[in-house]
Amino acid sequence: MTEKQFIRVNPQIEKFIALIELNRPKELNALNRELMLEIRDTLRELDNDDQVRVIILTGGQKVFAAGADIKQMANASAIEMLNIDQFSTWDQIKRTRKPIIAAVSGFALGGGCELAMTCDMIIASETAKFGQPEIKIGTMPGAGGTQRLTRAVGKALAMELVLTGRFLTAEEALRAGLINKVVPVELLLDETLALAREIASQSPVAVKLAKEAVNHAFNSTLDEGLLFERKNFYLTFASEDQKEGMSAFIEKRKPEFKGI
Ligand code: DAK
Repeated sequence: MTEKQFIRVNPQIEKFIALIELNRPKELNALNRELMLEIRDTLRELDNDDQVRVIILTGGQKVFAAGADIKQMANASAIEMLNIDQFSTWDQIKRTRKPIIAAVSGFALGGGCELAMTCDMIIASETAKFGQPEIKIGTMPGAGGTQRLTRAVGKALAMELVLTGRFLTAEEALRAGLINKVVPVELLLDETLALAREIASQSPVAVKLAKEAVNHAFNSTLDEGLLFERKNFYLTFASEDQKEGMSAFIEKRKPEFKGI
């Protein structure tokens, strides 16, 4: 595990699986700018590392993240916020081509909820609480909360959560379609690893192209999305992995994917 100032990184917690753990426990993993820069740089490195196929992002068993660092933002002017250009940091998460799974326990609030939602899947422990409480401190979500939450859970619930700041329990989040699974807190990492392992055993080429296509659904009409999907589908036939996958099926053996 490499220690940065605010996160810990294990590029091989298991073969092909990397782990990033937020590490500001006293501040409930509040996301200050330096921490977000560390996440950005780490994601860039892991995305370019051939030995990594899936990335897990967690805050550990107590708390995921209680939001952006309120103490750091409290006195900022609008123009300072604009000039800091925090969006470019957050955009790197979205730009990461390998799948990222958020493993969430405890609070995932404000920027913490947005960080989890920017990941591709969310596994939550029974103690997880999701919310966008910015309204209670006189502001509103600024890193995708009004958009990603609405797409995930629908307008009525998103509007309620954003306008009241109410938290969702893990079970409610599961029912609303925000997360993939709820697990006991002590099994959070194991269950997340199980999902990561499953994805890491697939063709990395196909995984990358499929992730891109699913994400395209949010930004396109159905016809555009179907066309995009079809092109990525054809592209998988340029990979050795597709030949290996189909040969292995016919020969009744397990495929050995290489990512080429
Ligand atoms: N920032 C800074 N410190 C925080 C914090 C936060 N978000 N949340 C907690 N802490 C600190 C507390 O100040 C306290 O520090 P000390 O007093 O011990 O020094 C310590 O963590 C423990 O917190 P509590 O004593 O409050 O613990 P409790 O268990 O009583 O309460 C709580 C837990 C999570 C309910 C409570 O701490 C809370 O309400 N926290 C604030 C939640 C919140 O409002 N979050 C949204 C923040 S706004 C953007 C990107 C991101 C964002 C916006 C734009 N761009 C790219 C432009 C995001 C904005 C936000 O997230």
